[in-house]
Amino acid sequence: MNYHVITLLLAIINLISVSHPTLATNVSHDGRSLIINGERKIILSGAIHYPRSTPEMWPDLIKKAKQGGLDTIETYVFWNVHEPIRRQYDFTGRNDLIRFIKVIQDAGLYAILRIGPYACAEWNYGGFPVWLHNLPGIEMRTANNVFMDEMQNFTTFIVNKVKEENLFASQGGPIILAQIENEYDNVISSYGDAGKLYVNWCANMAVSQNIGVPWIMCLQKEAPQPIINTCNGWYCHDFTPNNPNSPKMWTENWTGWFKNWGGKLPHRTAEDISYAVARFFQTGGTVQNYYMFVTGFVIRNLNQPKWGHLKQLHSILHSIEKVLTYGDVVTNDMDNSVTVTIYTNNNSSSCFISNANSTSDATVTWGGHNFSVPAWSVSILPDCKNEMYNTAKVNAQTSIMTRKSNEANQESSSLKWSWTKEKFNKIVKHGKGQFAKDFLLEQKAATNDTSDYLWYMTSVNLDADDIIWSDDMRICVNTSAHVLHAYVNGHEIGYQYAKEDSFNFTFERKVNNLKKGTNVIALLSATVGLKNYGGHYDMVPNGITGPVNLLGKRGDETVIKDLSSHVWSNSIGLRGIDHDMLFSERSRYVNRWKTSGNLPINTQMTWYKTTFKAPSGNDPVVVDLTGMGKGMAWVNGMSIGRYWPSFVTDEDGCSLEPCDYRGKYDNNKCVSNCGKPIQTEYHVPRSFLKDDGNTLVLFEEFGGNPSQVNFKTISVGKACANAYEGNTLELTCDGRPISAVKFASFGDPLGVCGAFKKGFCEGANNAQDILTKVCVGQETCLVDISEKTFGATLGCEAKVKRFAVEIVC
Ligand SMILES: *[C@@H]1O[C@H](CO)[C@@H](O)[C@H](O)[C@H]1NC(C)=O
Ligand SMILES: *[C@@H]1O[C@H](CO)[C@@H](O)[C@H](O)[C@H]1NC(C)=O
Ligand SMILES: *[C@@H]1O[C@H](CO)[C@@H](O)[C@H](O)[C@H]1NC(C)=O
Ligand SMILES: *[C@@H]1O[C@H](CO)[C@@H](O)[C@H](O)[C@H]1NC(C)=O
Ligand SMILES: *[C@@H]1O[C@H](CO)[C@@H](O)[C@H](O)[C@H]1NC(C)=O
Ligand SMILES: *[C@@H]1O[C@H](CO)[C@@H](O)[C@H](O)[C@H]1NC(C)=O
Ligand SMILES: *[C@@H]1O[C@H](CO)[C@@H](O)[C@H](O)[C@H]1NC(C)=O
Ligand SMILES: *[C@@H]1O[C@H](CO)[C@@H](O)[C@H](O)[C@H]1NC(C)=O
Ligand SMILES: *[C@@H]1O[C@H](CO)[C@@H](O)[C@H](O)[C@H]1NC(C)=O
Ligand SMILES: CC(=O)N[C@H]1CO[C@H](CO)[C@@H](O)[C@@H]1O
Repeated sequence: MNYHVITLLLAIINLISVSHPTLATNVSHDGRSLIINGERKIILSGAIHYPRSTPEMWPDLIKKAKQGGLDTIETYVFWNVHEPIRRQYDFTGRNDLIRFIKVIQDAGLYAILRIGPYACAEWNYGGFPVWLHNLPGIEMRTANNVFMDEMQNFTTFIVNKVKEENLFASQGGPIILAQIENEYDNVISSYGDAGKLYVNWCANMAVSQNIGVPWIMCLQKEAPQPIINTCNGWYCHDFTPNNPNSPKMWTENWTGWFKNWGGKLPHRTAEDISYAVARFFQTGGTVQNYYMFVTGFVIRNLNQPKWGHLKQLHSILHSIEKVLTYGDVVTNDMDNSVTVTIYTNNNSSSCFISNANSTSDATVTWGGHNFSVPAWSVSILPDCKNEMYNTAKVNAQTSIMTRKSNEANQESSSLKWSWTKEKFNKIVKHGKGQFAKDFLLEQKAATNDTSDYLWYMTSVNLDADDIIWSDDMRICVNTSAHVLHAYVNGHEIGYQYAKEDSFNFTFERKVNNLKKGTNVIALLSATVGLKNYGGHYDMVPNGITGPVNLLGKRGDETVIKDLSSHVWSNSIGLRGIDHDMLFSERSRYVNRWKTSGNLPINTQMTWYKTTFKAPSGNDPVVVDLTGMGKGMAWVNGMSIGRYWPSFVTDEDGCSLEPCDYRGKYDNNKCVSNCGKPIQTEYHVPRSFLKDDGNTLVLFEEFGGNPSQVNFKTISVGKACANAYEGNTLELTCDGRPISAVKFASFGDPLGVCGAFKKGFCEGANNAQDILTKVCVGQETCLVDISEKTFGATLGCEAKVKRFAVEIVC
């Protein structure tokens, strides 16, 4: 064989290995666990929703999940981003599902694909496209042929697309599980018998897709075999699947809670979430998924101490995977809600000791040793002798973020703004729109959700002797949108918005410019997203539901003129957003912006524009929109979201006490941020930015002042830890070198982060010198917290020594 033949052969072999990726992975299961290529596995997964970040961010987010000890990434599939118009598909940019799965594969992780296609997902309309709602004869999420045809069409489309790329495990890809429907049990009673038929149909339709990996349904008590029903919730240790052949899986372990406009800031502690996970594995769980691991349009810094505390838990759970998935289980219930669980396999044992009492710490004697198990915590003893982890003892750093103002723009102390007004004079004066009806149109039906905004306009003729003519005239509008603006004869009467958590409200204002003859009433309805959850949630009306009344007085009597069945003319969207595209650099109306005169502030329906240099470095960039009212923001023509800093939460309901992790968590526990807006900082992904000449455009609906708006970078400024002897502490500045060690003490240090003090005893070696030597200049350093590292301690009262440290990044 000559040389050329060999090269040719090699080339062919390469070709073969490229076009036929890795061997198939066999994913099966029994009642205990998933079985991957014949081996039982525990699965530690985290949710990352691809359209919530940019493709440029995905590799780093997934890498951090992997470094945190996860082996799987879970995502929903979002129907309304992929099929925004019926049979017109979009898989570009942030919607590139295939690229996302390949990034997961490249990182060496498994994937869970929750196709739904109902997603909920704290996502607009739960993931359904609004055109679906507008199909004649449709009823969503039930045994309705129009809906089932569309659901099957989309599910098949996604499955085929994924199959074409060989991404199911059965084809050598990373996807080990797929989900059909989502949390349907919570709503099944709203659909009666048709709901049960629908669940069976979903199961058959899914199985017929032949994907070669198991299908799951979450929150589905009666999931038809072979579909595995799984648990979602704050805790899942009491969950049992509906079939002995289904392993115990937790598809949504709520790591926290979402924010809502006007709401308080929720917080779930590291101690409580790790307690919930440890309890789940203690009680036989084998697959669990953090929902969410990466939230919203995120900033990339690690959330510490949650990340570090869970990383240690993941590492311990992986180390005892065999005994957890093959071992025999013995459970001992002791006094006061203490449970000892022993897993034994091949003569080796691992133990969990849980204390579910929320107030009382326990000392548990087990195997001749005493273990102190704090209230509401779980200890893990991989050898049943030594405690290697306790969920309430956090041995991870707490990172404290710093915000740096944008140095690139320092030559000008603040941003220079140009502005223009939204044009709607013609609409509010003449009341003429694109189409007219003799009733109030439902907003989704009118817009297909192509815009947040819908105008409703009508005219009303008033004579001098009209029955309602009076000095005290009012307009009253019942609406199911989030905001209503009212204009009478071209003048603004006022605006009003729904309270937190409410869709319906009644707008009522005095009107003093009605005149004899024809009057034009123009109402602008705005939503900030469509409902995503509940039985028949998709049918909840949006927009002006009516009545629309003019109220007057005759004597003491109130007289009402109902305008609801007048001819109403509608116009979709706001001109600046939906037609002129003032946010875009390619807008044909760039010459409309003004720079001379005073910057208008606190005026409604105003556009602002500025240019800025990108902050140098790689730290995440945010724009702080403090001072603005409500509106939308774009950077270089790309939306960075809706904003609403003028919507502040109640002053009441936040506790001044530090958050107590003990006891059952729910989203009303440990809330903060009273009297403040829920969000003022908006992430601007680096991939949106050029070095110079970037544009920020704001559309301000309510009135605000952009003079405080500024760009900042966020990074870890310092980090503190207060860890126990016997642990290895990992210190990190999140990709940047540690620059100094401000405090370090081994023994019984006092105080809190920022104000640590030495206690009464100390290790013989100088802890600060040791740390400085080991950590400064490093991106990550590991510290073994022991007398071996820090020297023998003298006169320490505490049996277990602690180590407190503050590093500067
Ligand atoms: C996959 O693994 C399961 C359990 O180990 C086994 O029963 C099944 O035959 C395997 N399937 C294939 C296609 O190899
Ligand atoms: C979806 O429906 C269209 C017709 O509207 C059809 O052409 C297409 O083949 C269907 N796709 C699948 C995957 O069933
Ligand atoms: C928790 O402990 C306290 C004090 O020992 C006891 O009164 C209470 O009944 C315990 N609660 C549970 C649920 O075990
Ligand atoms: C149990 O031990 C035997 C002998 O060492 C070994 O072959 C087998 O793989 C072990 N089984 C498990 C589940 O660890
Ligand atoms: C476990 O221990 C027993 C008793 O010492 C012994 O008979 C047995 O062979 C051991 N099994 C394994 C798998 O090591
Ligand atoms: C465990 O605690 C009990 C009660 O406090 C004590 O009597 C016993 O000596 C302790 N055992 C060990 C091994 O420390
Ligand atoms: C909404 O979608 C339906 C169905 O695809 C279509 O017939 C209608 O023209 C759309 N309306 C608007 C305003 O986009
Ligand atoms: C309209 O709002 C008023 C005031 O809140 C309320 O009393 C009335 O029931 C509402 N009407 C409808 C049809 O919802
Ligand atoms: C809002 O009002 C509509 C009818 O006008 C009703 O169907 C819907 O249930 C109401 N929604 C809420 C959240 O009260
Ligand atoms: C399965 C489960 O735990 N579901 C819970 C999820 O959380 C909500 C809100 O706290 C509870 O109402 C559910 O019972």
